[in-house]
Amino acid sequence: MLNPNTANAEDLRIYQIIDANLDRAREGLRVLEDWARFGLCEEKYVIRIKNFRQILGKKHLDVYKQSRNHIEDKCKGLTHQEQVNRKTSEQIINSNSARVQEALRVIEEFSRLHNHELSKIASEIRYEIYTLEIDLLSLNKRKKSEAILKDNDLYVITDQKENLLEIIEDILIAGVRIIQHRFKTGTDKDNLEEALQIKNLCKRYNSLFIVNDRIDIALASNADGIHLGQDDLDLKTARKLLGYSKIIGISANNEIDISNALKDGCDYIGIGPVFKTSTKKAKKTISIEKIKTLTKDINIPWFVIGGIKLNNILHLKRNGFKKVALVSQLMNSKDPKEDAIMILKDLSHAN
Ligand code: TZP
Ligand code: MG
Repeated sequence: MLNPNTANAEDLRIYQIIDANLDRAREGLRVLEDWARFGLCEEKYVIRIKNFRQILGKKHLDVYKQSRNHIEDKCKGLTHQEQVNRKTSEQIINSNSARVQEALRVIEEFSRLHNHELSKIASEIRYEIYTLEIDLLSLNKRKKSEAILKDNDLYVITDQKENLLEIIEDILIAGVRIIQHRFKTGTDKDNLEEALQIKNLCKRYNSLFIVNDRIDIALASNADGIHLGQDDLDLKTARKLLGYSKIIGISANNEIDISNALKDGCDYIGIGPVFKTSTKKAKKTISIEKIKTLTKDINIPWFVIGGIKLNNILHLKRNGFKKVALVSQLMNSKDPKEDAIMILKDLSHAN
């Protein structure tokens, strides 16, 4: 049946459909592969997508290619406004995954009778593309969060305050781009309600919203990430529950905890207290020299924390500490916006 010389007109039309859709599927896969390679640097996904492309390439028989000009295609070159509107990498992932899924579905239907093996392969790959699309979108989201972590040196943690939302909006206006919601006393309902309100604010100001301790609250509020201490759920469990779209930060204050956090794929580390602090009275401070030793091989963002105020940030900067996390300096400030502006200014000094 797969002989162009003996094929009848209907076969040729079917081969032409398969030819066009194999091209479509392979082109869409190439777009996804290049984004996985250059946009996301995710080798595992590049290999997976390339493999799909090669399987389909092998099944792109000459008989299909030879049918290409059987009937003139009057729709060649037609575009849709939607194609012109594609701007973001998410839109490109969405539309090209859909392109591959649709093309594979067409191949599956039209090859069923004369090339059962191709039909089966098209169906199997199509199912894999549904998961691949979600994975690529998750990785994309995480990459964006990682970029915010890398580009911003001030990480602000909340305290329980009457006017918390006002304070947060003020510091977001000042330019703070990373907020962690820390809610230690109160009901889960209040915790989530506050989390959702802060998440909305952060979204408006293009800022990261991270939840302290609670994976359930992070999921329910659609946070960008979670921060875990050594007594909270472990990183591997958190990753399993949260998937790959969210960042995970870890408090780690010694060689072993730091090396485990890095090995298990955390996205940033918090180290401290570097100075005495009433926010965490029970915690022993770690000297600046010790922090220098602990952090010398860390190649992800790390933040020092604990007792950090406007009057000691330049001292930390002179010691090579570029990123800081703090609670009380901004939560208890009379003018959080002004203080945040001054801290950001100090942090941006080249020293
Ligand atoms: N982890 C180590 S110190 C600390 C945390 C959460 C509290 C830091 O708070 P402050 O008010 O900035 O000293
Ligand atoms: Mg904790």
